[in-house]
Amino acid sequence: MSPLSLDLSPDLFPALTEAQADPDGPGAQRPALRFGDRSLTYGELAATASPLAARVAEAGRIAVWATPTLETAVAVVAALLAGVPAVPLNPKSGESELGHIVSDSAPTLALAAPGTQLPPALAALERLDIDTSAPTTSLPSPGAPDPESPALIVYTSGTTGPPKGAVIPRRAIATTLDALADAWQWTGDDVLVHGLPLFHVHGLILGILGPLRRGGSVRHLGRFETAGVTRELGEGGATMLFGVPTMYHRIAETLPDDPALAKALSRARLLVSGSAALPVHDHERIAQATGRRVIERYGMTETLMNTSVRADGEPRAGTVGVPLPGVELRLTEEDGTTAVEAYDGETVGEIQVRGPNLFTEYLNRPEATAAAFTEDGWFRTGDMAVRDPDGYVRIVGRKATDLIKSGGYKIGAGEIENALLEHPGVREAAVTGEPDADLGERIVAWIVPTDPQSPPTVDELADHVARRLAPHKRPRVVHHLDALPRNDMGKIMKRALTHD
Ligand code: MCA
Ligand code: AMP
Repeated sequence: MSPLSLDLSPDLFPALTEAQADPDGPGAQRPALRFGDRSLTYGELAATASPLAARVAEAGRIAVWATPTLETAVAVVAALLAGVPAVPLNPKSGESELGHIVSDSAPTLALAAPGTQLPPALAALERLDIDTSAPTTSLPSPGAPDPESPALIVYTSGTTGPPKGAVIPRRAIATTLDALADAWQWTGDDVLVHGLPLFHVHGLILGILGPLRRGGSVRHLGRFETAGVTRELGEGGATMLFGVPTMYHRIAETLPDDPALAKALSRARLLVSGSAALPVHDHERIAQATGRRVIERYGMTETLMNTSVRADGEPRAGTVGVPLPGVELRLTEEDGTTAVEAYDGETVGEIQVRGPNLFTEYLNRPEATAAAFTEDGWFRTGDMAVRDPDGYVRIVGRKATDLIKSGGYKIGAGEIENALLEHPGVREAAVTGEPDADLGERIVAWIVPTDPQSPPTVDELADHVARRLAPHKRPRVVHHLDALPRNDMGKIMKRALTHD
């Protein structure tokens, strides 16, 4: 794909700037954000976020307690206006995960909705309540930050160790959103609906900052429910739906008994799935019931979006489409540098990408950053794919078996193993992912109990992991073994860990 000229303007939200400059103009009256029965127009968002931006402007970094609420959206917009990097925190994070993120990212302020109780890991930080009741006068926001400056630090799991903070510059956010606008013909007239969490790229950057960059609006469901999708895409007149495959699976399961859902989906301009592979079976069931084909796009926390099926392209099941404008994509052989030239739908290679959509670095992890790139500057995604003759990319697997995608969340086996080993009833532990119709993959723990006579139960271990890390990282299945299968080097042979 030839690179498109992309607008690297430091002004991430022109519609907001316009509303701020002309608070009585028509642009200021346009809807921007809606969460349940609470909403803000562009004028109200400017009036709310700019004083908050002025208040946080001197902070080094700010932590945002990223509940799925209006407050989170306002706080992140304020941070971006101020040019202060924001660290969105999963409000369900357990103590050890939160402790790690806070000490690694060292924020100086914690922003949270009024009345929210913050956990002890944030107790040492100065707290600032996010006030969404718009004051009468709006303050000028501090100057226009450098496009290369960090906008967000988003924590993402690796195969081993605690999550790493991916530093995402303003430039990457602007370019990825503009490339998606090109691919999806996404405009200010679009109304997006979703129920994604706001502490990851999908829900926050695509799902909140995306509509705001276009001057359009988003309606967040608070939590994903098919009834909300029916309401917003049906009578509500929303035009786009974003979701992870688990959400589309739940839609596909509901459709046979829910004609109103089918009708609402059939009215949508665009149904988009991402964060994990959408099973062909779910794609086809939705197509059959609604006449609409879900479009898949492929991205990563570190790269933002790389490829997508285009709105004006053929929405084929099982493919993530073509590279987005500005994104260079290559497949490489096992050595990680020799390019796979074939466009034959058969030859598998690792996806590597280059472009203005990429992150800058892993915070405080120069070695991990260096290891993530080839010498000539390509980012190694670890995803394995083939290319069809027309350039469509099909993801066929992952290089690392120790990364699990469950419900669209990336989860490292190593961090769960470490958490399990902290349980007194666990002597040895190994974690694998196995296919799950709803979650894509479910987390399976294989443990050698300290006392074989009274091994810890699945609920006990699930609670233990949920409390330390996060509920979505909890094992759903636990197997007890006398010993873990190991090779001569003492390395656990995960391939031998199967049911039979
Ligand atoms: C159950 N729960 C527990 C426990 N057991 N809580 C604590 N301890 C326990 N032992 C609670 C859960 O917290 C949750 O609470 C409820 O029970 C149900 O949990 P679960 O079955 O795990 O999940 P779910 O609610 O059914 O969630 C499915 C989901 C979710 C909605 C699809 O997985 C989801 O939101 N996924 C989105 C992930 C995502 O955004 N990924 C993007 C990464 P409660 O009901 O109160 O919540 S960015 C990315 O990948 C790249 C860039 C890309 O390409 O997009
Ligand atoms: P994360 O690190 O949470 O941002 O997850 C990124 C990973 O999600 C990628 O490396 C892929 O393995 C996976 N992924 C994202 N979108 C898709 C998709 N449409 N199809 C298959 N895998 C995907």
